[in-house]
Amino acid sequence: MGKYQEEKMKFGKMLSHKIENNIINIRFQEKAVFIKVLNSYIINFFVPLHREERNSKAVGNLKDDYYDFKVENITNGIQIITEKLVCKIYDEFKVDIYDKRGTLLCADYRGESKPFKRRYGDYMLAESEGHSLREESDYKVYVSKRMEEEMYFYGFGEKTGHLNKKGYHYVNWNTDNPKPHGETFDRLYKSIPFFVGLSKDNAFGIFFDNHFETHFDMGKDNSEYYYFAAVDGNLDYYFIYGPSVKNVIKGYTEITGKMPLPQIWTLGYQQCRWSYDSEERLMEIASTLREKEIPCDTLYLDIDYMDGYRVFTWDNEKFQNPEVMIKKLNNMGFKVVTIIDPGVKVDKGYKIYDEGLRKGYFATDKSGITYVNEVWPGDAVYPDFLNSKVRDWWSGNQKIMIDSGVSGIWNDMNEPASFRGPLPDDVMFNNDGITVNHKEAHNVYGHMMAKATYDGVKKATGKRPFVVTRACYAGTQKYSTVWTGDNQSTWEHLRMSIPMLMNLGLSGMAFCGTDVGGFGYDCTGELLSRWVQVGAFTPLFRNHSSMGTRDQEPWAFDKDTEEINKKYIKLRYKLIPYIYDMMWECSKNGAPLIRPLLFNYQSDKNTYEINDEFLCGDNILVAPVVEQGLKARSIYLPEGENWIDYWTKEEYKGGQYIIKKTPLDLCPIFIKGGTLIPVGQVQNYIGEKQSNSLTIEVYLSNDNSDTEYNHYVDDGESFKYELGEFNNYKIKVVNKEKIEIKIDLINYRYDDKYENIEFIVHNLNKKTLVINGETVEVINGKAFIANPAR
Ligand code: MIG
Repeated sequence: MGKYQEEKMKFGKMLSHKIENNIINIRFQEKAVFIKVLNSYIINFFVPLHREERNSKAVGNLKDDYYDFKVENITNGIQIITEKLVCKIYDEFKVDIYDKRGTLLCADYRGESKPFKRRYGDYMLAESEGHSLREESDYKVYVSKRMEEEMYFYGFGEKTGHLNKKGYHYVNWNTDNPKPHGETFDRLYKSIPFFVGLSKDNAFGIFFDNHFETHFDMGKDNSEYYYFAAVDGNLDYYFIYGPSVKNVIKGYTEITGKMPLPQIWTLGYQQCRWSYDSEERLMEIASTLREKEIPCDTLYLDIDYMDGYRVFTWDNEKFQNPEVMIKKLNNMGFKVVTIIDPGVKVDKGYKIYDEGLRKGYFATDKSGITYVNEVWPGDAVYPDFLNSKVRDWWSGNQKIMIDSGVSGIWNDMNEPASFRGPLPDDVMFNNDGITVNHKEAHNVYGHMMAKATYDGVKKATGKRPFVVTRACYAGTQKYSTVWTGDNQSTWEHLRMSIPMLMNLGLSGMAFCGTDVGGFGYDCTGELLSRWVQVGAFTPLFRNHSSMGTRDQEPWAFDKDTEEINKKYIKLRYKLIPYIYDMMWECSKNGAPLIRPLLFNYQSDKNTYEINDEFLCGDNILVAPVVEQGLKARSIYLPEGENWIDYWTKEEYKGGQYIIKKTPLDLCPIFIKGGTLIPVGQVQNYIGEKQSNSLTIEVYLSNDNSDTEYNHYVDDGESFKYELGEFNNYKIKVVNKEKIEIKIDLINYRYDDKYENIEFIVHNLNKKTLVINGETVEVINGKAFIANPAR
């Protein structure tokens, strides 16, 4: 630690402690510390360095009634004992956390800070940057932990680079940087100050709830320690015990909120462009998709639909009657989503500006005068989303868009971005009576805008809101999906998107995606073909590209590219029932749809650094090609399972590397042996074909193990599921001499019940098939059961 922080972070000797409910209040010579035991595996450490109240933007209604812990005195300190953890606290507020078997999980670092050597000449070159731009003395909050043996780090939201973040330094300061995002970028649009540490099969998480500029150094400064730090604010962090990564994510999403169940159409394919800037062009896209039978649920309108970039308006020359146009599109099975930016055009006579100005709804400079910068509409002002009145106003305005027929809202530029230099530190916001400056407001600006949008869309539609945002903070998953901003049509960015999305998923942002095909720069047919093979498995599946780049719709290149796009978009539609099941699971336990292999196979260390394979839910492994021209690739199949090639149905033992040929139309996909995948019909849009039957593909295990699967059905749009109006089919497969399938409708509160279920059984090996107690005939691997559940 440098001199300066030593002062700031000085605690001194422990003097006393007292316990009030679930809070242990420790008095040190220099400071008071509050330790809250949230449950047997989550402990919060709070030191009010900046102000007394927490003012958390991430943490919602936490359950606060855990008292099942003990506090004991030990030499030079105390220890807190829960069912799962032993947390020892010493003088100088040093904290060491052990599991119940006495394994040390996470210990404060006691040594000196000792950055690896750098040697400079007389001047600095741009090329020699590669360290954080902050001097250590800029930190007012700083906690360093000892690097344990064999450590791996994950999470951190949307960061460039690889899956494992050990050895890197990242910054949270929401940033719109138009240069091609590369490994040297230490910050992007989102701030999620959370990570997972994994060492020797024990995982824990640390969530540092501080939305000033925060820094995470995971052993770049020196390999003996890692640290998290902030330029200001309180020390407020949560330790979340695993030992499984799964449990850490469950705990993290208990603190910051779960991704809510989305409307089912949002899981379809989405077509976007900057911009479909007239009714003709948009209708042309819509009819081409339908003519070519390329399934698609959603079309986007980028900034050019607005009248001079005035938010909540339409350009009535390009779109003469939006309501009529959107009705037409709705009848064709499309939903329309419109973009919106926070910047409000400075323009007397424009209702939104006048109203906001009159009511004092915009951020000001330090003397209270409305602050002006420049964005798309020219001079623009910034709604103060930290003020709940402003959020109510913004929420109410959503109705303008909803009334014209749009089904979802896309929030852009909410870092907030600005064309005339960054917002100065002293731009002021009114956090419901607490004045905060830009340094404190910046990283939660997009988060609060997303919240306002979510609330407004919910109120105006009564349905589950579909919101997309570019900037976010921890917990934004409660309000919005995210995309990873302006990537480029390069192989490097396709490669990077996989670890980036996996880490976003491990950071609570389970509903995420990248611009399929890449935003900036020109895409090629081959690149789009490979990108769609990844996109088909990511929750947000949207093709988008920038103004001026060449066309990037599935048919824009050649027949082969079009066919490959169609093949994978159709596969996506087939998998919708499975994907929806996984989203439902996620809404309860935080387990992301796209996740690294280690999430399910933590005991297999070979999975810890796989960047170019991922799991789509529990049962599907995807090993996409992310290199141009690659004719074959090696694939690691995790231990403890058998894996069945989705295309050929060949079976492989787990725990080995295999090589698969990868012609352009082939993305290697493996299904875990002993699993079920419910599949739907291929249709032009979700809900086009109404049907009372379901198909379930059964992939038998060859080790005779039993399988269980929960299949979820509801109306796909309303909040009635919260009242229990859904069906939950519990399907059990017992694989012995006979294959016995048993279907139980364990929750039947939704009217529509399947009349038939068709089973397609792979690897049956001539065994007898019994469903619900009746032996059934299997023809070409297929068997039917009528009235499957009562
Ligand atoms: O300054 O609205 O990331 O998806 O197409 C560019 C135009 C503004 C940035 C977004 C991009 C969007 C574009 N926007």
